[in-house]
Amino acid sequence: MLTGNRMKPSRVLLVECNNMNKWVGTTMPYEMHVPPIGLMYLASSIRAALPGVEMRIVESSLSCPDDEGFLRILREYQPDVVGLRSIAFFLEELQRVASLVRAHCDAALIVGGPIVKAYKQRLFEEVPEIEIAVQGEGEQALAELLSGASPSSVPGVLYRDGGRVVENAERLENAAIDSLPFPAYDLIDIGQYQRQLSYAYNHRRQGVLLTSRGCVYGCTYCFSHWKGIRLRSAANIFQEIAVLYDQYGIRDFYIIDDIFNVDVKRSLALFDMIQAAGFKLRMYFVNGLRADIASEKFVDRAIEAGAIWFTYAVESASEEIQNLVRKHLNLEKARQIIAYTQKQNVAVNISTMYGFPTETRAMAQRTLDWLGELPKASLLPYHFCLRFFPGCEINQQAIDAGWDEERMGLTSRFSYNDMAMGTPTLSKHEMNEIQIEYHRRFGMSNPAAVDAAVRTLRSIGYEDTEIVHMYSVLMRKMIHEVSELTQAGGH
Ligand code: B12
Repeated sequence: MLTGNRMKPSRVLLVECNNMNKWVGTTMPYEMHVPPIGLMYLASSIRAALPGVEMRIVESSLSCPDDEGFLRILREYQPDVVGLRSIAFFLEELQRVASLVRAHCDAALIVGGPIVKAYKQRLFEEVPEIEIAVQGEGEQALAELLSGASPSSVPGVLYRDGGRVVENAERLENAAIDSLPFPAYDLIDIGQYQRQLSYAYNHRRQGVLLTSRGCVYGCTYCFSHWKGIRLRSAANIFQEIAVLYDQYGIRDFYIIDDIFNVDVKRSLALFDMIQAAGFKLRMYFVNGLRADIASEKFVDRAIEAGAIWFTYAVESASEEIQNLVRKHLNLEKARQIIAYTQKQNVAVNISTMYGFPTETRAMAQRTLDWLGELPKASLLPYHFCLRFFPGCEINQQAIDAGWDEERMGLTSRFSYNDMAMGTPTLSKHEMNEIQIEYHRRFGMSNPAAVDAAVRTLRSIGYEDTEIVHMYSVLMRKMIHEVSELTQAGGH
């Protein structure tokens, strides 16, 4: 399948296929760009397994949003293999990049990332240029393919065989997760990522940490292409932090685990190590902490070690919805720890959602009112409308609740901030009312909430330019001065 140079490649181009304009929803000079650690993990593993192979990493919407820019990279680099990463939301971007590669060079095309498990065989119809796709963990599969193994012998791979697509058995994930080489920061331009916004909307030299792969919970709205959960040891995470701190001058660490605090002992051990080393760093839990297993001790120790950003994913305050999505969050415990964290003068984000199958206006209202019982509003105004991505269990729950499958499919193409469509139990009008009420009480139409957020951001070291850029993206309009946001500036 991979023939000639393509079988023993000397140059591999890895491309993160995303379109941040589509995501942010408008053409802002600043967008959120996070170092593509999936590809950076692949690169360091390939480097260890096949030292002769040269690699380059680009992010399509950052380095080459226009076709000509990407073609220039192809002409200059002349890769033997092009590896693409994408997610379901960016199918069109994957199609664009794949068709450019196929039309302009002979490199073998391999695709990986969450989009593979989401689309499986359908991906080969949607993106006809693809020869091979890798499902789930990619390090070993890619190393085997680049060493010349036949795709039919590589677990986790889907490949074309004549007119059909063959799906191999799934790969057993690498149990020795601490043995994975750390992501290759030398292959990205750290400065380029600093000029863009981080996952916490500031401009820093970004260190992105994935301290676990997978999750122990089975929430039906979540997409997971990992099987169980594998936790890196505290010592291994600390070692990565130390490399980034000492060799790359990184002081800002963004933790993107599904649930970082799933093992409290491990978290506390890591905090101890950071403090013992005397590192002066900032930690951001940008993706999700599970509130009902977080303790006051966890919060205190995290802050002592440098944490300034906590994100608690609550989703819904309706017990019916918690049961439906099988999150089973203990809302009382969640309330207590969120309130406690909010008193510590750090950024506290509460991610909530509406638009679940069977959710009524009253259930959705319960979430808004529950938020109203907390001492403060969420720093980031994140009240999301549920989207359906292929491969999530909630899709079937919606079909069972009488939703139109085609309409549901459309939502996976919507950005998080696009207008809601309406469901059998919540009209479009009601959904808009929910969004408006959220922003009036807690979000961007509430001057006191914005004022409080700006004060917190300043107190945790955000520069005014960072605050301005953050709100330009959140509000999807250009803000020039912090005074345009605050009450003092005349709301
Ligand atoms: C960080 C993150 C973000 C960041 C950065 C984007 C990014 N780099 O993906 C931000 C905040 C911008 C973001 C936004 C969104 N995200 Co996001 N995000 C994540 C998160 C938490 C971690 C991604 C990551 O770095 N993982 C770590 C690396 C090591 O894993 P990996 O990338 O999957 O790579 C491995 C394999 O996939 C494979 N592989 C990857 N690429 C390739 C390429 C080749 C050639 C091969 C062989 C193998 C291979 O090998 C790698 C190493 O084993 C995941 C959840 C998760 N746990 O993965 C969600 C996740 C990827 N996001 C998701 C979604 C839906 C979104 C949004 C659309 C949400 C929304 N509605 O707005 C937006 C889209 C905007 C965007 N730019 O992506 C979904 C995707 C679902 C799907 N079916 O596609 C996920 C899975 C969350 C979830 N549980 O549902 N996201």
